[in-house]
Amino acid sequence: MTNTIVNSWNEWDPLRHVIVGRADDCHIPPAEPALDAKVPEDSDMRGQWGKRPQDTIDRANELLDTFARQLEARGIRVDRPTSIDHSKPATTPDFHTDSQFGCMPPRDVLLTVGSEILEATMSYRCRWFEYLNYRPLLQKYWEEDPNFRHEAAPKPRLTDADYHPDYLNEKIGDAQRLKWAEEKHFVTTEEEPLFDAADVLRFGRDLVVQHGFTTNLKGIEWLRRHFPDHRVHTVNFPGDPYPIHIDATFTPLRPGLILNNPQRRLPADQRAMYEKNGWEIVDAAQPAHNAPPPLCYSSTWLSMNVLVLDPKTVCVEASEHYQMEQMDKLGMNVIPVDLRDAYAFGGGLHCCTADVYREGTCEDYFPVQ
Ligand code: DAV
Repeated sequence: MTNTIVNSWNEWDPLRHVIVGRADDCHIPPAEPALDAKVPEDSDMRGQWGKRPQDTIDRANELLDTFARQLEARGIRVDRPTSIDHSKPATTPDFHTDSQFGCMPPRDVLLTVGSEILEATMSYRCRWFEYLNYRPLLQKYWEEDPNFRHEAAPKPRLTDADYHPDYLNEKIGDAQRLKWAEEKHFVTTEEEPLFDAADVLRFGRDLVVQHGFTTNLKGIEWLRRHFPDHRVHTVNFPGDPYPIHIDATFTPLRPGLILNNPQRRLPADQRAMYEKNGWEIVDAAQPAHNAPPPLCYSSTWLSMNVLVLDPKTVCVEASEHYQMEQMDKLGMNVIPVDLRDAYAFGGGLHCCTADVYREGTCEDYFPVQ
């Protein structure tokens, strides 16, 4: 007998069941078009690939395990993925890459909307098979919850036609990148639908999706057709030279309140929906660090990559004291979670989790459209 329920409609309702990733067997993947465009030009990761050092894997796992126990102590059920062998190459009739990535950020792969968990297409070749890390859990949920809908988006072909060759240049420079971001010229083309689940934010009836490196317009159109009862909104954040994933940029905390990265503000012409419905968009506090930790893909803005446990409670990374202080001022109870040494494995507290069950139903938070 179990009481598994898959149900989650937004980013803030009381969390009851969640997946927390693992750092097991995580690799720095070899060069490939989508990945090269994202690894910052001055990154220590350029030119190297292979399994991450075991001591860093062990340390990241220690932090993820502690975080899982913190959640369990609050009565939240926590499940963990089963790592596949990421040293194996990923090969399809269309491409080959010499290794895979990992299973630390389930948020990138799994999109929970109501009683459905949808496996994203992904847009990196090294992440094409990443869903396999979560299949044991998804199969179990499917056995246990008769209402659970397990869905997978069409697997993309990821041939060279999916990537703009001008992004393969090693020295593009931030000025050019920002210009391209402003013009919505991203590394991915419109060859076929592509999206990562971490480009999607759930606001009940409304889904807000970032168009950037990892999600193209066809991916957003695919989501629109797949979720016909939702309104799907495309957003851009032109201040980001490496636009992947929305969750270090735009962070809803509760109905009516969103934090926005002050270097990546939502353009004025995309604010109407929030303003008309009385939602406030406030600048997030500055990160506490000047640089990401070693071998990390993400920016220092993982400071705002938080996990909301309910509309009054939020998990914030323990070294991010400016962000914790701001949350406190905004009336949130803050739970500090030590995670920085796991950032390099694929992100922060939002990235390393995926919702299975939050209380609540599908509500319309933006009745004035
Ligand atoms: O700011 O590098 C990280 C998002 C990870 N899910 C950034 C985006």
